[in-house]
Order: sequence, then C-alpha cells, then structure tokens
Amino acid sequence: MIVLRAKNVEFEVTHITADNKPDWFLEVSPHGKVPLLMVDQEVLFESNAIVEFLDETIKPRLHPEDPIKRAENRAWTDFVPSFASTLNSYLYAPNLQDQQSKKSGAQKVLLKLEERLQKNNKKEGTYFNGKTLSIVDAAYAPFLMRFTIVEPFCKTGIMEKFPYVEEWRKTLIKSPIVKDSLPENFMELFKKNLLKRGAYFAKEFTNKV
Ligand SMILES: N[C@@H](CCC(=O)N[C@@H](CS)C(=O)NCC(=O)O)C(=O)O
Repeated sequence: MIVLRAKNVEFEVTHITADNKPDWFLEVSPHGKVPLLMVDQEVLFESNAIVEFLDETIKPRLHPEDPIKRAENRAWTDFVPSFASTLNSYLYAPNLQDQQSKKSGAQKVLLKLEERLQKNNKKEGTYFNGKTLSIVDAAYAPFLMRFTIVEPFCKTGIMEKFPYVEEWRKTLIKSPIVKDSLPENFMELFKKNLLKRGAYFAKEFTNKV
C-alpha cells in the first residue's frame, strides 16, 4: 500500500481477516496469504513481485537507477522476512523469560540495519537511500512502525542503541505516505493481535490502551 501511495495511483483496499478468509479470496490467492494485487483480470501475489511490477510500470521509480545500488536494495528487501520474524518473535513472546531471550535476536537484526545506515547514509537524509522514499523504506516501515505504537506502553527501549535506525523509523512515521497507510483502527487491531497470540506485551497494552 505504501508503494501504491508513493506512486499516487488510485486503488481500492479489501482487508482480509486471517481467521475468517472469504471464499472468493481463497479461490484467487495461490497460498491463501496477503498481499494480493488484482490488476484487471490478473492476480499478483508475493509482496516483492507486486512491488517490482508496480515499480516497473508506474512512475516515479522508487528503486535506485544505478544497477549496483538497485541490487543492494533488493538484497535488503530480501532480508525483510528474517528481520520481521525475529522482531515478531520478540514482540509476540508469551512470557517475560522468552521475551528477554528473544531480545538479543531482535537487537542483532537491528544492528545489521544500523551498520548499513551508518555506513552509507551518513545522515544525508534519513530514508534508506538518502532523501527520498524507496522500496526498502516501504518494505521495513510496517515493522518499524510497530515500535512507534508499542513503545509508549511497553517501553522496550530496543531502539535506543540504534540511533540511525531510530532516525529512520522517525522519518518513516512522519511521512504522510507511510503514516496514512495505516487503517484508522490499527491500534485496536494490533492490540487484538497481541492478545490473540498470547503475547506478554499484550498485558501492558490492555492495561494502558
Ligand atoms: N512471502 C509472502 C508472505 C505473505 C504473508 O506471510 N502474509 C501474511 C500477512 S503479513 C498472511 O497472509 N498471513 C495469514 C496466513 O498465513 O494465514 C509475501 O511477501 O507476500
């Protein structure tokens, strides 16, 4: 959705609830997962394939023009699933002990990003490539945004050691393209999700939100 918004195209969104997927969705989705992009009669799936299609067909180009930089950006986008599952295993840990043991994994993947941002970004703008939003920003934004949401209640403190990632997260959440891509009831949905998954952090949330 962030990529569609960055390209200023008209689109319609249908949210799918994981535990109540409609029949029409299961018929068109090869693996029963979101996101899907329906273009005319075609159904595209897998986020990377969808964003690459959008980037090839609708301006402005969000990937860098330089092939080396583009390959490097694609590699960082490929890192998103391991980044996301490591962060999620921390956020959704069922008890304090498990949460503490998952914290170091979360810090390791954040450190990888910190080093990349520190090495190449040198504070030249705070998006991944510098001054403008790219596919990599769109790919990491949903996961980094969760910390904006949980931090006031759960006080993870996890970003404190990673000032470049922290600046990046702040830039992303300030960007209207990113910020307004969240559904209005995101907080409510996120809280429900923490509760449903039996996350230890859900206790902090339900007490305070
Ligand atoms: N590799 C896929 C992963 C898709 C995926 O795992 N989607 C999750 C939501 S982020 C989903 O639909 N989960 C529901 C389910 O597995 O039933 C992609 O990047 O599109």
